[in-house]
Amino acid sequence: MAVTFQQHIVQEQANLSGSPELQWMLSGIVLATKLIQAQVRRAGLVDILGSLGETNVQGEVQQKLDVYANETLINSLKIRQSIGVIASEENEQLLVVQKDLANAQYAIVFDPLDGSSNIDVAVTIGTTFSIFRRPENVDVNDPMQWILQTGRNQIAAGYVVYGSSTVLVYSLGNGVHAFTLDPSIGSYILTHENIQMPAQGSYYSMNEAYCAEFSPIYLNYLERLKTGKLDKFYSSRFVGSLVADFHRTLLRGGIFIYPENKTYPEGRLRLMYEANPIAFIAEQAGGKASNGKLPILDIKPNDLHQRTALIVGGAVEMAEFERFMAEAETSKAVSLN
Ligand code: FDP
Repeated sequence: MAVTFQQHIVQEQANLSGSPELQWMLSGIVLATKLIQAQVRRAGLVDILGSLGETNVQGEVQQKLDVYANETLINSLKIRQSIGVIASEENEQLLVVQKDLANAQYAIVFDPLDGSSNIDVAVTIGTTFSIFRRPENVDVNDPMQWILQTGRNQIAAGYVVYGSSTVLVYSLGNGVHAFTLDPSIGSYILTHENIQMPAQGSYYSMNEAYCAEFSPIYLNYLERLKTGKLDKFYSSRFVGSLVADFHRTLLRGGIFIYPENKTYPEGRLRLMYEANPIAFIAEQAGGKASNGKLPILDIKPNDLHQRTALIVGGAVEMAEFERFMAEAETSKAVSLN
């Protein structure tokens, strides 16, 4: 008998003694992503493609579908009274959605449509989300403090990938589960339970066009992957949608690498709504995620839209990466002495 997302979350909550509010919040995400995917599927048919001509906080031109996805998520989440604060890639400021913040307990952060440069060429895109509980020792009326927590404090995180099928991947900190949308009944059905990343894969995923701008450490590491030093000759895959590139890495194994470069000295991807949920899923599935110096989930954020380098992958690839970084640190220290 097929297990739906709603059935699964009820069970998960009972196992974890979680609050019913969590189920209610996640059902808001589920509803919104069903609406978003319906628009994504019709993107070439309806007059929804093209730019609104507005730029978002990152200076990128907003696509109409980005706006639709953002509004749909906000509208379906703001009526959940346990959610006090919402933050989105598309909004410079966070949104306080309850009049009486003391009665709300959760903050939700999302990127409504990641990989937006792929929308009008029919390539996979996605939605990422992460949920935090309001910390105990903060001023309730200072909503930024609800959000600026390390990724370790996420109580739920995940993403939806709009690809050849629509797949929802989530974790409450008790393993990673994936659900595929069955369009004939409109329900997400459990298709991958307790996902474990392969310890080693055979793909790396990186925009190599920026190679000249990366630190030589990354180039040396890539060289090892390409030349069989990890007992396999790696091949490359890069779509340019983080959700798509990571989803493949999660299921097939390997490593996704997006380091700092000259244009983005801190890295290109956003910590709060891209790297954090991806890192949470990766760790829950037996993988690792780092910014090259420390685990993504241990980075203390100081800005809602801050960027980070992101290196995420399976146990073997990440162990080799960490060894490389440690060696580089040691030789830097030796040359300074
Ligand atoms: P996009 O700007 O199209 O939403 O979020 C940033 C992101 O997509 C990631 O999904 C993707 O991995 C990256 O940008 C691709 O950037 P480059 O084209 O610079 O490699």
